[in-house]
Amino acid sequence: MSVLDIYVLGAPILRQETTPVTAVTDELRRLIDDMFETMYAAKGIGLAAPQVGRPERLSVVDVADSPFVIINPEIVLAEGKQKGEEGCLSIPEIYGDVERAQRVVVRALDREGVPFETDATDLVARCLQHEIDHLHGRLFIDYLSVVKRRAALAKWEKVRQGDRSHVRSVAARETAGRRPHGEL
Ligand code: K1U
Ligand code: ZN
Repeated sequence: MSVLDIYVLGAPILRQETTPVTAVTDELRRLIDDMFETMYAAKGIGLAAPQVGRPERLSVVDVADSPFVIINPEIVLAEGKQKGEEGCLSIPEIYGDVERAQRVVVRALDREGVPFETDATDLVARCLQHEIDHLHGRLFIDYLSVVKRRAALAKWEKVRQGDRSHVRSVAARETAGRRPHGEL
């Protein structure tokens, strides 16, 4: 498995609509495994394909040692409201409060291409909404007020220190205990 580069704010792929997956192949499963590896190395709880430069409609999630992939996900129910802080592996060091649905039911395909539904609340629901947004070219900063978004973008420019590159490298780290499927 490999740790992939993560595309950062300014990379056009982060603003593009993804392409639905038509077949779950071994090549796609290798991408999924690499995405988990990358998410763990970056200490994230989710990661969407566009964040690693790929146009496929899929994301990986692992909020509390329950890893799963969502392929072609759709939110079929959203209810209630929660407000909480979000970050994004594509906009490191920038955080903001975002209002999201408190509960979502998401329908998707799993890594074998089998349809399933997941019913999530709290942080898992927040993460699912954040990851599904990525698949439609939306970022959490889009939900901030004009003033807060401006402040976030100013901080981002400071963090970047003039770096114009569209990717960042994440060092591989010891991921034992946080690998999907109990792999060594
Ligand atoms: O998609 C991403 O950029 C990953 C992102 C997902 C996310 C974080 C917080 C709220 C909703 C969705 C991250 O994992 S950023 C890392 C982070 O902020 C975090 C890590 C562990 C627990 C909580 C937040
Ligand atoms: Zn993100």
